Amino acid sequence: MTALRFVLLFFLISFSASAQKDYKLWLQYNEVNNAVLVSEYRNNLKGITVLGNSETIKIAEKELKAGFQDMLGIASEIKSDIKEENTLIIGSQSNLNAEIKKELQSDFGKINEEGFIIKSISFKNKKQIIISGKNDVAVLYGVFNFLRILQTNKSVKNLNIADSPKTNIRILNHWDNLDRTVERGYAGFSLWNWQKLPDFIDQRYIDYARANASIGINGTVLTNVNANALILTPQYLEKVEALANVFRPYGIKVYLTARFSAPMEIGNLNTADPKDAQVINWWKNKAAEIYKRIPDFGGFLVKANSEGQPGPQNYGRDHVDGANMLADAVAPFGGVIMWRAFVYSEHDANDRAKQAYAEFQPYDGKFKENVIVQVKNGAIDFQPREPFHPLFGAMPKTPLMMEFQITQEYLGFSTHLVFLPKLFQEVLESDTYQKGKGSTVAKVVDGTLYQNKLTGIAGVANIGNDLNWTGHPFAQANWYGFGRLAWNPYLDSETIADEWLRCTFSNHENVIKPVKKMMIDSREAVVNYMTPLGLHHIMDTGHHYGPGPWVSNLSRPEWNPTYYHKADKNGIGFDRSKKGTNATAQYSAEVEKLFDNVETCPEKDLLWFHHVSWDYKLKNGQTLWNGLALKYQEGVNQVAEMQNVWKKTEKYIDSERFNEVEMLLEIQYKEAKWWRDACLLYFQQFSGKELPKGVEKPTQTLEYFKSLKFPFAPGNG
Ligand code: BDP
Repeated sequence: MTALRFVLLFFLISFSASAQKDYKLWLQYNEVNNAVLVSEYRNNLKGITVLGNSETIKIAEKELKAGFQDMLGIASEIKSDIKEENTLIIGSQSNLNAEIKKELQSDFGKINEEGFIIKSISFKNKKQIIISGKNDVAVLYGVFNFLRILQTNKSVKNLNIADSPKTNIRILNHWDNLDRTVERGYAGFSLWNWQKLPDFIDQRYIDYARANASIGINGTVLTNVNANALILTPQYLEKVEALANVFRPYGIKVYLTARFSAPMEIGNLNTADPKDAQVINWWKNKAAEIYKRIPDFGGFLVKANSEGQPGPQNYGRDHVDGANMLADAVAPFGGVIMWRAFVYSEHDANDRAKQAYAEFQPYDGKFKENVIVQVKNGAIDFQPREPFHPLFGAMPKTPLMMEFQITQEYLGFSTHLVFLPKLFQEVLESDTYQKGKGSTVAKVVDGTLYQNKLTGIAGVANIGNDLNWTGHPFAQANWYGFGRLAWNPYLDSETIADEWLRCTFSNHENVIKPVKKMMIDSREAVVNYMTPLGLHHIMDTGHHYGPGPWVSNLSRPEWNPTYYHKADKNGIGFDRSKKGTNATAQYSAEVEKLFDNVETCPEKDLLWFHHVSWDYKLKNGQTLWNGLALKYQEGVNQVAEMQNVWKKTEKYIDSERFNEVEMLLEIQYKEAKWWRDACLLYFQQFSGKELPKGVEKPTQTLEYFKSLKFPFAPGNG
């Protein structure tokens, strides 16, 4: 072999090995190298006894074998009975023998249909570990959780876990178009290769389902909320069916977006009026046709009368009429309708932040039982920080599901490292006070505040066909963290970061401690360098890439950044207090009082609710202008610190992922400075004040920043 060929071969091998690492997400199954733990694991896991033989159980068995092989170097023998000591038994309740069933009786009482038990038991004087649940998918969840115990190097002695998901629908929303572009997608093209489906099953579909099952995600909406009716034609339904067949053994149901005008576009009707008998019938037949192919089809997600999408209002009907008509169509098959509350109208001159509440709150109690209203976490649109959406807690008779955005439309695309579980947790922990203190958003979402039966959390996916799925290696943590929070909305984001790092990179304390802190701080960093102190929606318009606080020429006022920051000679911020648009009145009395008063309004939300003067005194004694400038600088400094932290991990991380993150952090640093300089130069025109000490001089002029154009920024359709 010539030297050149050798080098080439070496390059190819090492490339594929580390690319594989990226691809393997949080399921690396790295070899455990703590000798004490290895011997504990080996002693307790001398074999696997598998009860049952469904496809799901076979997946669980395969997963365990792979995990044991990779982490412990043991090729596990599969035992068909449980006479031997120190084995791991997996099987659902109905497959357990009577004695074990009895032993676990009280544990089964603690879990719901999807919950699992992981327990050390003594059976006929022999020690065993058992993983069980009420069905095989629950067992699979248990298996993934057990493997996480090994991955995070925790002890397997005296296990006693009974864990259930707190929400029913834990679902990804793919904003994927049929041409494979992804709206607001920054990780390549859509995973769904419609042209090759249904006959070609890409290994990606299986790996996608496996990754989701490992974090408890149980649903996926395959198509964009800005929907195309073609997905509902037989030609495409056949392809959807093929995907549903792949996902089923992993406990994942398929859902589709329903374009409200589909009866006209693909059904030859001349109306889509939800009260029209032919329309009603068309949807009934369509539902029956889908369920014939996919008996466990989840239902429809609908964006209606929002941003130009068709809906019931085109026919003088309202959201209730539209949602209930579709709900009737899927009800006989157990389907649900997820009806989005993301609405705002170009004909409504009112504060955009008030519109969803104003329109939907009066509908409380009017939707059918199988309708759940899907509400974005904040009232505007997935900003780096928004106060919680006032609808949460305000519709006691209507199930509401949370919609988070995992893809980073407004948070630096897939080039910025931002750990989103921190943002999600902040929203979930917010207290709505709708039923007194402690009425958190999490309790609305998991149904415990108003005893809703139907509950759910949706995340707009950040997944594409990039080798590493999400564009940024750390964006994988946002997919992971979303799934964990959908399972348990009370989980702490630090716990999530800890788990993810151990499963994805390393258990070494020199990685865990600093990098965990870096992840946790990353969310505040992005707020600081983009939209500190409650600023929002000042991204360049259309693609939302980079700063554009100066944009003011778009046809709809609420698409313009100037509409949101309202900077002038007197100050900056959107007055949503009683003196302004009175959006604060949409919250419960306690929250309203808090937000309405500039003195008590949390400073992190100050400019969201108030227009304050440039000389306004912040809590730290700084004037608003100086405080704002210092926040922008702090954001930049935080990214520099992230770079320092990352550099120190080099010897613990494979070189490919290390280098990728290093390059991406460099981009983030440059862009953080771009944000700081562009925003401060622009706002300075109004404040007329010098930059305070400690804030670096801008690198370019305002004119330069304004001249930057990005006609091909990704994700913009
Ligand atoms: C906005 C996006 C737009 C989506 C819309 C939605 O800019 O692409 O279609 O939300 O959620 O964030 O419907």
